[in-house]
Amino acid sequence: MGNRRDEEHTGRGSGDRAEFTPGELRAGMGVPEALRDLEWALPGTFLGLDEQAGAFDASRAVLLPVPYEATTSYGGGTRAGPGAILDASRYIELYDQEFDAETGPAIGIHTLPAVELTRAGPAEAMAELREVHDRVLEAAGDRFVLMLGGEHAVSSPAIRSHAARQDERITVLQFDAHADLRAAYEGSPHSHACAMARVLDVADVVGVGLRAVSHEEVEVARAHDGVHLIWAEEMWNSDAWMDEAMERLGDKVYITFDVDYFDPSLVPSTGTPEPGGGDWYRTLRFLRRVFESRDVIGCDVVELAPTPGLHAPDFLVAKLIYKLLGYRFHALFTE
Ligand SMILES: [Mn+2]
Repeated sequence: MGNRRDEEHTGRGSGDRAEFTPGELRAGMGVPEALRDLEWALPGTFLGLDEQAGAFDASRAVLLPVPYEATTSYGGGTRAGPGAILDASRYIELYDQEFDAETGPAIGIHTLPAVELTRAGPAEAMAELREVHDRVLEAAGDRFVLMLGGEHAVSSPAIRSHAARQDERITVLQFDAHADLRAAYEGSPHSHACAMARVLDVADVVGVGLRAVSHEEVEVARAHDGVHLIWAEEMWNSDAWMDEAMERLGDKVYITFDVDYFDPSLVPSTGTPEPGGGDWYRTLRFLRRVFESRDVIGCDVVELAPTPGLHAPDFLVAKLIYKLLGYRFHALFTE
């Protein structure tokens, strides 16, 4: 089991620094010296990486948890998403047979504390997130930043933050049951249902897995050359949709992954589960193609609303993030 104290697992208290016992590494510097040799649980970081394996300086990837939830329209609970993902991630087997390597510790993944956005209102919270994201990208340098939501509204400040740093127009690759192209929803232009409408001026959008959109959104998509929607139904009969999506992607790609993209038999734990969604291996196959042929500059995974007692969806989303990071750094394992 991945979450057991394991002397052989790099980064989970392997104790390869002679001056610390595994218990000391896990417990970290906040624990009084007299208590450090107790057998503490793994840290609440992605994969339970200890302070050494998850150190910012040594990491190629940075996770930014943003447990923001203000405008959910149906089932709520995305606020608990990042915590559930981090919790589940501690049970992931570090070894990934696709790459014949323990990808996570080799990449180095630093987990930032969760960002607590203002509750003054959606506009204020989104403005604050834009500033936070700009500063995180600045501090991250060459590191790959992956944001954990939270509701889908958090994606647009992150996308705008990336777009502002690129010379060329970026493409947002959106995995989602919904188009999120409404100009406003329930009176707010900052609703989760408007996440993509908020970025059309700075990015093209390729939406994959769509199956619940409004007439207005179809009109928006038709009116914009830079918006291309692939219906979930098209994805079942052949893989032609993958070529179609690849053709539409520019060189710089930002991936926003709303977990309601998946079929609710896999991920029922989300605000608006829609039947007929994506499956696991087909999705991974497509993601690998994207990461191998495009420069993926950033990513977010949003809309997990954990169901108490049902941990399979939480684990799936944690594993998805593990695979995303493995694909992003595939060159470390394939060259
Ligand atoms: Mn959605």
